[in-house]
Amino acid sequence: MNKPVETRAATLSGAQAVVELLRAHGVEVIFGLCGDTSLPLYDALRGSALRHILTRDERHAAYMADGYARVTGKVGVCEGPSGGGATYILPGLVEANESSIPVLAINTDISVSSRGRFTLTELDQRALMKPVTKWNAVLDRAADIPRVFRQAFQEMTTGRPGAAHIALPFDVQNAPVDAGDVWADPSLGVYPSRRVTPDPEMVALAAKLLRSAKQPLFICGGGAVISRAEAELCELAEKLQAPVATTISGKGAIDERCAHSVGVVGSNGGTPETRAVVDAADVIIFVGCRAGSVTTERWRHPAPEQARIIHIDVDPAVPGRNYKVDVPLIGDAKLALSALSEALGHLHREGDLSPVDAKKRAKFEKFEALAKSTDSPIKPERVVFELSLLLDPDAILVADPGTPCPYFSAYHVVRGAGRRYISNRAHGALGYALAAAIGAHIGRPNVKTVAVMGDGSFGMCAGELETVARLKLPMTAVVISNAVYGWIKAGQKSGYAQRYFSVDFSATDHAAVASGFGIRSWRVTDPSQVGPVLKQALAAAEPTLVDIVCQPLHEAKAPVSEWIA
Ligand SMILES: Cc1ncc(C[n+]2csc(CCOP(=O)(O)OP(=O)(O)O)c2C)c(N)n1
Repeated sequence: MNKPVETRAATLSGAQAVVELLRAHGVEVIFGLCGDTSLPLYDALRGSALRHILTRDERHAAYMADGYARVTGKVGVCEGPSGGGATYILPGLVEANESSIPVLAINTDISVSSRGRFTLTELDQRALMKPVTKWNAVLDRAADIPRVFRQAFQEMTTGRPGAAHIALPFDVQNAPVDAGDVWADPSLGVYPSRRVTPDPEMVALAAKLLRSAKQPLFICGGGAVISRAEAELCELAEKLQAPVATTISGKGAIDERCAHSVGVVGSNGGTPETRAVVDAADVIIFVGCRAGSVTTERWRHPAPEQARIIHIDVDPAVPGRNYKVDVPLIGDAKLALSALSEALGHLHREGDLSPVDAKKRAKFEKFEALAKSTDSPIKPERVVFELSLLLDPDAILVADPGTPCPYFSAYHVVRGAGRRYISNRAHGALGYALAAAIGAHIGRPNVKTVAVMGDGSFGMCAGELETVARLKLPMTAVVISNAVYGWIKAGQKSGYAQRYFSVDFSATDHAAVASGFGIRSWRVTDPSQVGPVLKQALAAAEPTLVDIVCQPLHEAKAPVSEWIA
């Protein structure tokens, strides 16, 4: 429903109108960092009910908005100033957009009247942000603010969700806006906001194909989690007696303790056992999944032509991009699965999930043998095992690339459906987890949030430890410390005959760094201390960091890995 904003004044300043429009779309928090061009906006924020989280750089403000959006189902909002504020906020928009997460970034800008005059920080924000967002705009006059903000929310939350960017010049923030035009439809502040159903004829074709399937398999991506399709997915998997695999972003589409769950497949979290389940399928139903290089191990599993394909996606451009698709179902995952289930009626296919169970057992037997090892340096498997054991089912875990993502994707069993596991799989940029975990904690403050990172990632996010300490966020950071860009060194080992080059760096005492920020911290080198120390850190009602000196990836046994781009 369109919600008018209550205001007595006939006009608002542009900056006040921005704040009121955000509020009217249901925004409660904004992550960002101040600058000269943002002074009017900050003055308006000061008097508003919006909570402002001051960050230590704009990249992390965008990652925080991303983590917040992932766990709340609402649009995440971040802001920064012109020039460097725009170039620094960009990486967060890239990740959110490619991961179909609605993040709105506002960069304030030099005045319209100063354009083209060698003004400090002048930058073509329209051109800069165009390729990395779903939609972007540069405001030229205050009267356009309401329309532009309404359009941003509509673009971010309808169809395939994505990121939006608005450049907000200094003089536009100061110019008047008609208060009567400051209104919003709050249902556009959550996503997916306008669900669409697939063509019933296509649904009937898919149902026919599924009735004849011998070994159907679901592969669910982030779209299944975004759509909150877990109940419909479970019902259909039950009817078909079909296994359900996920991508990394799809972790949370199904409770991983469920008999149907296969776990994560692909080259960054899959294992030979999960690959075997994919290879055995004769009909594959991709759900909200792009069937990209990581999920399919470079389009080899499933092999082309191995299986008939039903592809559910809200974006018509996705099905058919990588595999010959038998039935594309264009629409929202929840509604498409529900329509398919209805078309199958009371079917209860005879199916045997015992081979899937045997594969899962084999995978976890190998894992637990390594996880219980008392070897030093500590094996990454031990960290995954101990941390998973200690976390409550509703805890949120955010994993950076390097060791954390493949290991936690493979072996951390998500108990319960919905978003509890986050990794930045669109671009896999190092240094995402800490900020995304901050955003996730702000969005879901009553559960424990843990960020797991390598020391390469630590070097790219350490400044935000100050934010964690200042806000006294009772969250935990875990550093898998090995003094190397381990994932890349492992690639040099496997693909380049151990011709190691420029991948090692010196060891840092991350616990000492954290305590410099005022964060309670531990450094662990003894395998028997991993569990007890993590337990203390997780139980603390204050920010904590655990630095664990681990076996580097090139010496460890990684899950299925693919180093070739
Ligand atoms: C911003 C960015 N730069 C470079 C890379 C390429 N890269 C992928 S994994 C990796 C090494 C990660 O090192 P670290 O965080 O120490 O974790 P480890 O692999 O040692 O566990 C690098 C450099 C990246 N993913 N992101």
